[in-house]
Amino acid sequence: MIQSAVTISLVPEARGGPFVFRGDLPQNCARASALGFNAVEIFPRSPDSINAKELQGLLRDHNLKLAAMGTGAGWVVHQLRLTDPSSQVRARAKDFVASLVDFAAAFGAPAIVGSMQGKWEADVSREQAIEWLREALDSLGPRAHSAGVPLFFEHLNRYETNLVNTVAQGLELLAPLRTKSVKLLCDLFHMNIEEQDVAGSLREAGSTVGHIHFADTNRRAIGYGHLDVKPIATALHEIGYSGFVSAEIVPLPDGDSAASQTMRAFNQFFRGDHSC
Ligand code: LER
Ligand code: MN
Repeated sequence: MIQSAVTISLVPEARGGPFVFRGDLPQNCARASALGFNAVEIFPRSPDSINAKELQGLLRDHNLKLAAMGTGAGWVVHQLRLTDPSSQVRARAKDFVASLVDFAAAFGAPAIVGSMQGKWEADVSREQAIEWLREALDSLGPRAHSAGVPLFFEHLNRYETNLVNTVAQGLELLAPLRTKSVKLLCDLFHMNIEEQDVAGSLREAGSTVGHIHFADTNRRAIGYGHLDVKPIATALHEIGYSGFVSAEIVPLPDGDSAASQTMRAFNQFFRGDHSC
């Protein structure tokens, strides 16, 4: 069954980012639970910046799951990328993602490689960057697999990377990998910019879809933009998707309103509540 999740960012440097809740993990877990979410998706500054025992207690007390853990702070805070021209920076980037793979896996959750994919620029060709990215995924995927979870790779829109923008490019990236543990994270906001047919692309990805960022066209809560959600929800049901739809959206007009609107949309499209 498809379940709901909401984002909490613990990265002060990502203040302007698309996160419903920011800081104060205890308060925001309580909010997520009170609004009826099944899970939280957390963006930590680093694995050591978050107390695993405290998180375990909060998830238990609020009956929440950890849906996934973002690794974007590796780029935003530490300027690390898996396709950086420097082999030392690439190695540190891989270590950073690996440490979050391990941390999240202890909660049964996958880590996300999104902005850590970097971009190709200057003397680095696209082919070279893709090769480095595949090498990294082929080492991180088995690490996640041995801890019992997949690893999520997120294709981003053209204003964030020039490396992997579409589902088709994501599938092409993953096809030659030795690991089969890397799944696509399909963010409806990025897809709205890049795909010709969002529902069709989800069908094309099929069982490779591992996670959904549930966002409207303007990156606000679903229903606050002009996305045609019905065919997307139908496609997710048709491909047998049973992961999370997670609100990675701007907190407008405020976090609580954006989260409440997300729950209304979630209940409408995934729980058959037609009263909204
Ligand atoms: C991360 O999930 C994402 O979608 C990026 O756009 C954040 O910069
Ligand atoms: Mn996203």
